[in-house]
Amino acid sequence: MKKVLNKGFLFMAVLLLFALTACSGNSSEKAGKSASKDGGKVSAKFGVVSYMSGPGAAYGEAITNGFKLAQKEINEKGDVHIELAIEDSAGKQEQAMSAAQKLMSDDGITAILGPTLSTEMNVVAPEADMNGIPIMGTSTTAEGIPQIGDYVFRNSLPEALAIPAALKKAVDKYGAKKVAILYGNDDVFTKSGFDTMKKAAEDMGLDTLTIETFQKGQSDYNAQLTKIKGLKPDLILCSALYNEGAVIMDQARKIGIDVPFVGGNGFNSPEVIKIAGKAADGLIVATPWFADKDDTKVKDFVKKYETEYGKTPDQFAAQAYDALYIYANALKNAGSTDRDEFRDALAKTKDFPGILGNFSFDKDGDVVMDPTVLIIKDGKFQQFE
Ligand code: 1QQ
Repeated sequence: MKKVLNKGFLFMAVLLLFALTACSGNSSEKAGKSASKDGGKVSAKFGVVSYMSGPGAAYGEAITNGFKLAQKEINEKGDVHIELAIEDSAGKQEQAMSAAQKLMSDDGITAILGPTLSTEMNVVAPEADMNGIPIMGTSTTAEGIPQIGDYVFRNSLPEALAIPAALKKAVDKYGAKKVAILYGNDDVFTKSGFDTMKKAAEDMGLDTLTIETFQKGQSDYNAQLTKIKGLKPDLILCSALYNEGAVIMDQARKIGIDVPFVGGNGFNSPEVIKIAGKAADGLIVATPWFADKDDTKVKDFVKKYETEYGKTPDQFAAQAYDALYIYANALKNAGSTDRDEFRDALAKTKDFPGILGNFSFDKDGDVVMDPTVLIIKDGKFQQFE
């Protein structure tokens, strides 16, 4: 009798389990568990780590604005639904790490966007990769970031492409032969930019007269600049974030240095003009983004961004905007919030039409792109011909 009862009970339990499994559309999804599909539409949460307070906060402001505008449009269109969980890194490694850990411990998060700086990404990406959480930088441009692991991507123009393009145009235009290099030696991005500058100068047969360094937050650059002035370079190659870079240009012009500067991605910010004013004239940068480009998609985005935020989008806003669309596309193709399925769909991104052009990753999750070279003239970024 007891045996029969047990058998009956077991049968009922199996039946109940079967019914429960059949009802749950998400039962086969592993990570990103709390995200859901409703009526075939995938709904996912992405974590964002962004530099939103401190001396470089304008980078993070532009980036989060870009994400939010894209989010609004994507959700309105309705192919997929995206929720963003945004955390501030303050441009600091430790804070970026704790922000990322908070996001990574949330099972509902499918993938991460950011952090803003390569210095931050260098500590966050190995952790995300180890935990099998896809992560994509939208502004991280130092060498080696996507090579950290299979879950690590970027859609930002690497310094290795940007700097040689800017330098070549400047050398051709001015017939430059002698350069001086000045760089921040306590930041992953500014150091990587320096390595690229040094190599590019060598490759182009230029004479590097001196290599000078500075540190984050430095306010007085007169010692380095006075030495550089005495050596009479044709160009100054400077690897800096905007907050230090703008002050360097201001102090250089004040002591009578009037040669052009060639900078990397960090310099491609309207903040440089805001801080340095007239002294920013003569800065040459290469960029994937040019707001005055004669392209309908670019014009459309600029208009929408200006309406929403009352200012013109910069490179950082544009890259972030495209990045969320790239994520949305991968989510749609994966048809799932599972982190592995999302990663695989993301890696397959091919010729995705963004405002920065048609986007594909190379085999490492890195970017192939042709930059545009700009110069600041009369207080405005203009195409450098
Ligand atoms: C990096 C960068 C900075 C300019 C991002 C703001 O390119 O840290 O890699």
